[in-house]
Amino acid sequence: MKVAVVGATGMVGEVMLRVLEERNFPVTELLLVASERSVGKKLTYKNNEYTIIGLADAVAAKPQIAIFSAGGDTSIEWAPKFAEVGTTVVDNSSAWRMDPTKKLVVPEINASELTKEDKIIANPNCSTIQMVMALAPLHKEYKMKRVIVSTYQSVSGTGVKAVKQLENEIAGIEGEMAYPYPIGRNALPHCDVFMENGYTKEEMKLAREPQKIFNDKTFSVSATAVRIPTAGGHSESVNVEFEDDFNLADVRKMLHETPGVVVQDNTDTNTYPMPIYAHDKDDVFVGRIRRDETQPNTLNMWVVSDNLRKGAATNTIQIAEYLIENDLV
Ligand code: A2P
Ligand code: 11C
Repeated sequence: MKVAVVGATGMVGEVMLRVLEERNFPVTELLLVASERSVGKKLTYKNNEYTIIGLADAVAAKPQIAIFSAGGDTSIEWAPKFAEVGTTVVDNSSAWRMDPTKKLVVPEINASELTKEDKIIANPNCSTIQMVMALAPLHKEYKMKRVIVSTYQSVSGTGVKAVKQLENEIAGIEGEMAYPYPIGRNALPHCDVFMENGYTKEEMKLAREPQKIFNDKTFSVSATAVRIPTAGGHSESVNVEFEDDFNLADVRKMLHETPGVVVQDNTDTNTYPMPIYAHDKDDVFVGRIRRDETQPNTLNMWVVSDNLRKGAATNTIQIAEYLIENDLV
């Protein structure tokens, strides 16, 4: 496969390169693409040096697959140009997710919707992916009615500037601020921008994207997204009400048997998911599985995953792998 990585110098792009390498993705030719600022710089992949090229040159090279993580504006402008020359784009930005003509894919859940005609495919938001991974087997069995989620999100979700802000604060250095307030020793109920309805854009992604991924509007999601001073991954407190009653042992067994989900749940040994353990792993970790005793058919759980891996790079690359394995590119 001739593969382009658009945004190769970015935080997610860097992880994409590592994941492609680890999974031995079938690359025959690799095009590393970034902004004009980076053109000519070198990056290493599998011990070989590659020179960064610009977007126009990458389109002219007609790759079979382009994986994008270069921001929404770049995707809006350039993904269609790649699609026009026959490239299949898998895009990690929010640009195409809610476009009714584009698929929004978590491979374990809805990759079977993909066809050869899908030339621009959207990767969901990181906090959505880990939540739906944990909900998918349970929704199938018990049918969700309503989800209430509160997130505890890593600074890496905001980008390099935010990671630097936290590092500077820890080191006691004054520097550029990614957030309107200090993030160290703090919690900001503010991920992404505020919208007219008083929610943040991140909260609205959590509310809308799951309905599209499950192709089901019969359930609803209410979200509060909070930024905390962690670097390893996002955590979520998920409260879910089902149509049908469940048995906790069955819930644990079902989650345990779900590919990509790992149950870490033993209160006797203080075993529960944490970002420091999820960091650099591809799985979604679930623990603190317990019944909500205040209303029927309702479950509480704690879901943690590396937002740059399953939440971004890994999911994107799994979509590309599915396309190749099923002869869709
Ligand atoms: P560059 O490093 O040249 O700015 P992050 O999400 O970590 O900020 O990274 C964004 C990625 O998207 C980087 O690789 C960045 O390249 C790339 N990028 C940003 N704007 C553009 C653009 N207009 N054209 C191509 N790549 C872009
Ligand atoms: C965050 N979820 O942690 C965001 C980062 O829509 O792809 C990814 C934003 C997106 O702030």
